[in-house]
Amino acid sequence: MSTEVVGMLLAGGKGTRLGQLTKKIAKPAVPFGGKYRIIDFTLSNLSNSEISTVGVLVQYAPLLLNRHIGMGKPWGLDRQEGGISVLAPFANQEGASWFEGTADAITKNIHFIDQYDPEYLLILSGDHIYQMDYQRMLDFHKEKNADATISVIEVPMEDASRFGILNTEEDYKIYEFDEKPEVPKNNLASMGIYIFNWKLLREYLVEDEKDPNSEHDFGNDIIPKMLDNDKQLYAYRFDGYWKDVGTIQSYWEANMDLLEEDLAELLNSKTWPTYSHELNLPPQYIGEEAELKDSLVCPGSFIFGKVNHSVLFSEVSIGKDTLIQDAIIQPRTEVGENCVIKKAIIMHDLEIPDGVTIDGSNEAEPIVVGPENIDDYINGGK
Ligand code: ADQ
Ligand code: ADP
Repeated sequence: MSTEVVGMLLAGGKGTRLGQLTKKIAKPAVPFGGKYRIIDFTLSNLSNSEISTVGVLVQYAPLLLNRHIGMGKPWGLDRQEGGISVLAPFANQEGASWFEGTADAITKNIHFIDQYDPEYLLILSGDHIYQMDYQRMLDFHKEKNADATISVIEVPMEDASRFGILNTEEDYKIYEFDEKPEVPKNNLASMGIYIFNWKLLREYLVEDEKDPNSEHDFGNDIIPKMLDNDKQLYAYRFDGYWKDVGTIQSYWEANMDLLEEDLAELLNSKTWPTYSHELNLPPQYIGEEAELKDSLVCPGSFIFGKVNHSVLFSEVSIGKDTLIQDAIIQPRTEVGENCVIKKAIIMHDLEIPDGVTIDGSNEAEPIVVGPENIDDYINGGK
């Protein structure tokens, strides 16, 4: 069996920076944009790009993520041949081992990839919001006769040290790469999306595994090693919307971005649909005194209060005389009457009693309220 491209989706990082949001749920499975989970965007990109042999690497809190992915039906990835495989860390005769760096996670699954004998390996992350045609990136990779292609985007200079930062010649050949530099030289960032010629990558992975000084990571080890050896690495410029939702601030911003008119395409595109599980829920009910504007509201909700510039997930209820502004309310949460919720992320399955105020409008970052700290806000707390 031979497949031109195999996609490997890294969905196993702990996501420590998302705090409570990822305490019990792996980052890729965190609810996003009203009716999705974060990973839906990448799975939809794979499906829309007609890449149908995909491995999803999980490890941290995988239960819900496994259930969400299932056989890959919502994304049309439930195939006889190829299709989607969830790959969890496993034990062999040398003992059990968790995936270490991102490259190690791929190395541990070489046998999975080898089954398909691919020409190219496409490596993706489970925590990005974007729409991208990977076939176009592959065309570029072939055109340049590259050994590896890294998808890149310009990020605000103040964010640059969160990313792999690179420099290219005029023809986009990469001559310099710094993983998360303290003092970035520019703002051209790696999106953590790579295409490698599989035979070459396979050799590097096997060698790197033996290197005791390696973290077995693409950004820290594999890419610098390839550059040192004068391999042909090219940067593929992406100019659409892309956000890494690894922090509370970026998760909140990316949800708020969906309320911008020019980003409506991200959810409404007919040619590039975003798929997820369809829940069989009744229509949302908007009460007589409700005021609703500039917001996403989902099925199964009951709205009696005022909702402005917010993202409400399914089966949320908002009591009368309550104000919700610049907020995200995750599924099945009930907000009582006379509450004020501003610039906050309210987690799923919570009950906020009447009269509670949660106001992050003067904070640097939105307030996250979940099972760990809800009591601070009840009974006249904060
Ligand atoms: P980061 O996003 O910080 O930087 P990393 O934390 O290594 O990279 O994670 C990449 C993805 O892999 C995440 O989705 C994470 O959950 C997942 N992951 C991490 N370790 C894993 C493991 N062992 N098994 C399975 N999945 C794992 C990377 C690049 C930067 C680039 C940014 C862009 O290293 O150069 O700029 O992505 O977001
Ligand atoms: P992060 O994404 O925050 O860097 P890690 O990927 O290092 O986190 O770890 C993810 C989770 O897996 C953590 O809960 C960690 O304790 C656990 N873990 C890591 N290595 C092992 C191991 N060898 N055995 C058991 N659990 C592990």
